Amino acid sequence: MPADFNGTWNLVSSENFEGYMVALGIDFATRKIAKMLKPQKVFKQDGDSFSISTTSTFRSYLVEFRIGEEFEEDNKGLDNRKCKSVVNWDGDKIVCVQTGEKKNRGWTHWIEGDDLYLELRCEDQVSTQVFKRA
Ligand code: VL7
Repeated sequence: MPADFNGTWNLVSSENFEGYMVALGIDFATRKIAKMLKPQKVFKQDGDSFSISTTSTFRSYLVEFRIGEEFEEDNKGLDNRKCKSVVNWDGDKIVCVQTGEKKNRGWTHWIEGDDLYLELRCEDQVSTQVFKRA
């Protein structure tokens, strides 16, 4: 049985989100707002089908995918760059590789104890966020 991410999760801590946003080329004013946010994630997982909705008072973002199936991602409302993305299991982690203009772009989610982790990667920057069940 793979990990079960289903549920609603609230951000409780964030490490180096600023560095990640700089690497993505997000402008100063947007970064100042973005780093104050406490986004909520709603995971819907059915077998290898996922939807992850990230909402906040400022911007929201929805991604839907099946494990192992490449999809076009538009990152609308984030950096607005298009990339080709694919998500795979690595043990109990889900690992997304986002191929496009930015090198080494992607993210990993996993559950540790009662917490949901998200590692965001872009170029040489890594940001780690922790979420707790709502
Ligand atoms: C999504 C933000 C910085 C713009 C606003 C910040 C709004 C709420 O990729 C992500 O999640 C994955 C894994 O769960 C699913 O798509 C992280 C936040 C990345 C990048 C761009 C700053 C403006 C945050 C949407």
